[in-house]
Amino acid sequence: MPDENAVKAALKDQRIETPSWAYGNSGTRFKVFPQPGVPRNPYEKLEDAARVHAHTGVAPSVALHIPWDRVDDYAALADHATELGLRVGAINPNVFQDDDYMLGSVCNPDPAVREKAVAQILDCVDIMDRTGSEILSLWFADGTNYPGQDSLAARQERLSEALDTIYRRLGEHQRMLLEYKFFEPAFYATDVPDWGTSFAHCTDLGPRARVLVDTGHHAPGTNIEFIVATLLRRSKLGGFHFNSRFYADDDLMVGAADPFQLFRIMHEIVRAGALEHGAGIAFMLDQCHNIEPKIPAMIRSVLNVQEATAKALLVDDEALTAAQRAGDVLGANEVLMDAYNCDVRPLLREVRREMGVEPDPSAAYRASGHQEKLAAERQGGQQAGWGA
Ligand code: LRH
Ligand code: MN
Ligand code: MN
Repeated sequence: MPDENAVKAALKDQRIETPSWAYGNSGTRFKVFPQPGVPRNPYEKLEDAARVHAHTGVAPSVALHIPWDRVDDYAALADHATELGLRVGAINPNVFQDDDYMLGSVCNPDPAVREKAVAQILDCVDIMDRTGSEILSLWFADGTNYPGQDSLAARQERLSEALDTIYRRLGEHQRMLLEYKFFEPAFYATDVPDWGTSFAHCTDLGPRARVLVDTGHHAPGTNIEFIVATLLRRSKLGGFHFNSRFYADDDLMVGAADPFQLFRIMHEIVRAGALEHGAGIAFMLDQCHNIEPKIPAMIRSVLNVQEATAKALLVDDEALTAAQRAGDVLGANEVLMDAYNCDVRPLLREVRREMGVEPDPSAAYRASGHQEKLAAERQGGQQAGWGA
């Protein structure tokens, strides 16, 4: 059986990054429902992230989206993070909002638009320098809607050229993650639709380019843990955007739709030793809380990842390996399910007590009165970016 102290130590060491955009108002293309107490600027988004960290103890960094989180002075924003006990995590450039990007950004047939997109991303690397961020997280909305609209191969060439320029600009401690998504906003061919395409580009680029797996970006039924295991084997898994989905890119709270899938993913991570910081995997959330209050939803999400991780850490690896080697189909499955079916909440409460945080973060937040205080103090919260 796994050593309890080692399990606890791993849980205390775990780091989960929250996204700035999940603290702002969000919705669908049909409606954005404004919520009371939502942050009015990036500084306040950091304050909300700090609150999630204060209650959970494992969420000390926050990802930014540029220009959604545009400020005049990024060093000052990073200082604000430090004062809050946080640091700036991944920088996500959005090259999908300008009119110029209708036919794509770095894959656009017009070289001037491509140049603009690359310049915008290079500006984000400057922001990384100023904030101490070590991750450039790239997702491209590029693609085509109709067969024949553009050359699929030429678009890959343009993508490769742009990525090469960006990669060469990265500093020694900076790395690039390339996120894939099978459709939306392009409905015929997306330029980075799957892990294979991302893997091929990252392999061409070099060791500091790795694949980012957003759990909502796959066709229904895709075996995501297989992708994770494959990328880990080749040292090409860069990180996650965790969220959950019932249909497509729903961006619901991670662990809400399919906690078993989350457990299976974390099992591959644990088995590969990739939970350790040295493995360099970024565990990030990418969610939109359209109808639920945002800070409590983020706390819930962090707890869901912790629960899946705790269960994965409780898998009896020796027994599992023995059953697998013996070809004991049912025995191996039983070992895995035994861990999944454990109630890990008492263990996590103990871990939190030992870390000096409240054992029940959700209840502690509810009792703190913080949400009511924010609602009274903040008027006219910012929109996360969607649904404008
Ligand atoms: C695209 C995506 C990507 C963006 C985020 C807001 O669907 O997952 O990571 O940066 O949503
Ligand atoms: Mn994402
Ligand atoms: Mn997404």
